[in-house]
Parts: sequence; C-alpha cells; structure tokens
Amino acid sequence: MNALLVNGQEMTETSEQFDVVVVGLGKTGASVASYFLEKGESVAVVDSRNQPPELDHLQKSYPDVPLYLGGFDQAVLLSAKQIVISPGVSRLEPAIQAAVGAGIQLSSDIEIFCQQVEQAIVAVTGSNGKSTVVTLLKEMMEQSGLRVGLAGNIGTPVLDLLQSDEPDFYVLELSSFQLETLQSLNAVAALVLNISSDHMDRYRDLAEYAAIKQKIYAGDGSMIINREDQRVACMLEDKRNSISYGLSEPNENEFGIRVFKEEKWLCRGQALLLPASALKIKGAHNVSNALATLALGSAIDLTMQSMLKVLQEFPGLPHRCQWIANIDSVDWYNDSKGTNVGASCAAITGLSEKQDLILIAGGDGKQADFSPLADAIEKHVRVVVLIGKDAGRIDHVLAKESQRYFAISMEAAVNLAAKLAKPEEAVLLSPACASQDMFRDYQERGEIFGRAVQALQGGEE
Ligand code: UMA
Ligand code: ADP
Repeated sequence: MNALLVNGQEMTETSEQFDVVVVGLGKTGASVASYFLEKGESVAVVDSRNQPPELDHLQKSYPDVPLYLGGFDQAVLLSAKQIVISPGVSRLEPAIQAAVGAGIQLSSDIEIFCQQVEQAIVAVTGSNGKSTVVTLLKEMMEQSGLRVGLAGNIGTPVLDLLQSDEPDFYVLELSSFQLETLQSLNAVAALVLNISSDHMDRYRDLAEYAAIKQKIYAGDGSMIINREDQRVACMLEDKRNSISYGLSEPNENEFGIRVFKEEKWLCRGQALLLPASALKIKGAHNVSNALATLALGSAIDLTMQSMLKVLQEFPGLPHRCQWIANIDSVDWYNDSKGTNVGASCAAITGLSEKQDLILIAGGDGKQADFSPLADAIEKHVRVVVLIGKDAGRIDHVLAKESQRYFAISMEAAVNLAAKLAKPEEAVLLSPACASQDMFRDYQERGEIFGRAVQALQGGEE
C-alpha cells in the first residue's frame, strides 16, 4: 500500500478489500475483530489513537491483522464490505459518513449479536442505574434456576457471549452509543430507567439523546415504564404489553410504594411485598431501581419469592455509593460511577438523609449543564472539593455561599476533605463527570480514592 494525501491528511492507497473494517480498538473492537477473524473473514482495524488499549492484546493473538492507527484512514474505510463501529466513536465522524455515503454498510457488535441470537433478550438502558438493575436481574434469574448471559455497557462485549453455551436469557445493558446503530433488537422486555442530561458532547440536545434511548423499545416485547420520568412515560405505545413502576402508590399490576404503619413498602398493586428498609442498597434512587427490576422480572415470569430474596441480599456494586471506611467518626463513600449530573444529584440526596456531606467532584464534564448539581450542593453539601478539567465550570455555577476548594489530585482532595470533615459527617466522591482527564476509567478513579482513604488510616497523610 502507498500513502496518499487527501484534504491534508495522509491516507492509504489500497487495492485490497476487507470483509470487515473494525473502527476502534478498545474492548469492543478487539472482540469484533476476533469474532470475524475466527470465522475466516478478512479484517482491518482503524483507530484514531496511536496506542489504543487493546493493541498489544490483538497483536499477540493475531499478528497479521492490518492496523491503521492515529486517524480514521478513509481509503481503508472505503475498502470495506462492512464497517463495524465501536461505541466510543460517533457515526457522524466525517470519515464514517463518507463511507456510509459511498454505500458501505455500517454495523455494531450489538446489531450483529441481535441478528444472530435466537434466545430471549432483556434490554436495559437509561442515564443512571443500568448496571445495578441488570446485575440484580441476573441474580434474580439465577436464583430462579435460569442460565443468564449478561453483557454490553456493563463491561463484557456482547459477541464474547457467543463463545459460551446458549443461556436461557441474554441480559443486555445498552448505552445510548450502543443503541445509535441498532436496527434488529426485539427484546422480550425492555426498560429505559430514566433520562437526564449526559453525553452532551455527542448529541445535539436532550431530545436527540432521549430518542436514541427510546430505540430499546423497538419490537413487540413488554415495555417497562418509569411512570415518574416524563421523558420515559411518553414513550409508552398503545397496544403494547407494559408494566409501570415508580415511587408513588401503584394501581393494580403496577409497582410502587405504599406507607403501611408508618413504614414505606415496595408494593405490587395493593399487595405489600417488602419494606424499603429491608433493601441493603440505600437511597430513593435504589428503591426505584429495585422496583424497576421487580417489574422487569415479573414481565418474564420470575417468582416473587426469588426476586425478593435477592433484593434483601444484594449489597450493591463497587464504585456506586459504596461505603468504604469510617475514620475518626467520618464515613467515606466511593461513588466514582457517578459520571453525570443526575447520578451525583441522586447520590447526594440519598446520602444526605443521614449525614452532612463533604463532596469531591469534577473531571471531564462532557459539556453538561452543572446547575442541577449546584442546587443539590446548595441544599445538601457543606463543603465541595473540586478536581479535574472542569473544576472551574462547576465552580462557576455554584452559589456564592457554597464553600469550595480546589485540589490538583485525588490524593490532595482526600487529604483536604479529611482536614475539613467534622465527626459524624460523610465524605462522598461522586464526580458528576467522566474520569478520563485524570484516570484510565471510573474504576481506577475509585481505586485511587480508596487507596488515598486507606492511607489516612495508615498515618501516611
Ligand atoms: N476512542 C478514540 N478513538 C477511537 C476509538 C475510541 O478516541 O478510534 C475513544 C472513545 O472516544 C472513548 C474511548 O476511546 O473515549 C473508548 O471507546 P471504545 O469504543 O474503544 O470503548 P470500548 O473499550 O470498546 O468500551 C465500550 C464502552 N465504552 C464506551 O462506550 C465509551 C464500554 O462502556 C463498554 O463496557 C464496552 O464497550 C463493552 O460493551 C464504558 C462507558 O464508559 C463503561 N460507557 C459510557 C457510559 O457508561 O457513560 C457510554
Ligand atoms: P449506570 O450503569 O447507568 O452508570 P449504575 O447502576 O452503575 O448506573 O449507577 C451509577 C451511579 O448512578 C450510582 O453510583 C448512583 O450515583 C447513580 N444512580 C444509580 N441509580 C440511579 C437512578 N435510578 N437514578 C439516578 N441516579 C442513579
């Protein structure tokens, strides 16, 4: 192949045609490349990064695969019979648009998976709560003796599931990125948990983001509807089976909350199922997640007994409002997965019911409007410690009265919060931002926070 310059960019002149050009060499791209290579198809991989995360892994497993890094090589894209795009890359990238304009088919791992599998799929999306709900559902299904394949945005690329025996159900956590290119999903039960502002660096506005989330309801399966989220409630379609849930009193066959003898109970219609206090996961947002999972589980006929057992035992996932330590009578919570404003507002509201809060927030704000966060801080947070790229943008919208400090690293933020916290207060890391400006991902951010908190105990401050 020879190099060409087109529009000032170096491009490859290629006479070779690839069955599949994979765009992006993260987890998804590596999984897609391996799926097609194992089928004997010719594959090339492009990535805008010079050192994509799965480079070493792919080169070790398939040393002969052609790789085009440091930009989306237009000639290679045009040489594809099919392009399979990773979720982290927008389909509106000019090079992708040019290839689509030239008639090349654009697909995704989720689309390929949905075309291929015959087992029932349960699909969950929403701005927040997805991983909690799909994990709860998987545990409820297993409690009922069913075999489950769980994948998608939660971390396992869907095509990897095809390497194992067929389960009874597939459970897919789908992000808006993964829904963008999806055509063939027909889930037996589907759920949009909620819509709040996220990924505004990729979408025109909230309406476009919501319309993409709505694609999860395609087909004729049961629609699980959060009746208290107006943007979700209006997605309900006539003549479709549906089950609604919310924190209000439920009508017959709906899920909701009733107060009985001064205690809040999770209910179906008139039937009291479980006191909210019996849930290990805390906060109103998690009560809502529990009701959503009951609605999903009942749509696929799980027994109430097995669902309630799991709800009482599930301790929550790491990095989600996770209690990690009590040091000098101050509680420390890791909510590193609070990666948008809605998530952090829910975490702040939930935890402030019990304690005054010091909040550590900031990172890559993805062009979010931080004003709802400023409102939650004004009401429920005593001091804020700001970190990361968009610390200044958060500072800009905070009320004058909100006490705030800046820190240059997570360790500095933790040390500062430890000095500011009073006994019986809690320090909450809930950044309301993506992590990649300072960390590999939200897990690394949460782990570094956890280590800095442990160091306080070791006197290494
Ligand atoms: N990227 C480039 N150039 C490229 C390709 C990617 O700069 O050529 C960047 C993207 O903009 C992004 C990062 O690389 O910032 C990762 O993108 P990717 O598509 O390579 O990601 P994967 O490693 O394949 O992981 C993806 C999901 N990541 C994203 O959607 C950004 C993972 O969700 C998911 O677990 C995985 O597939 C398996 O299905 C993570 C995520 O952050 C948890 N999701 C977003 C969220 O939850 O808010 C949507
Ligand atoms: P997702 O997979 O959608 O990111 P998670 O279950 O991982 O959701 O939770 C991420 C964070 O979102 C939690 O730590 C919490 O701060 C917040 N959150 C969880 N459930 C909800 C909900 N139903 N509504 C609002 N925020 C929520």
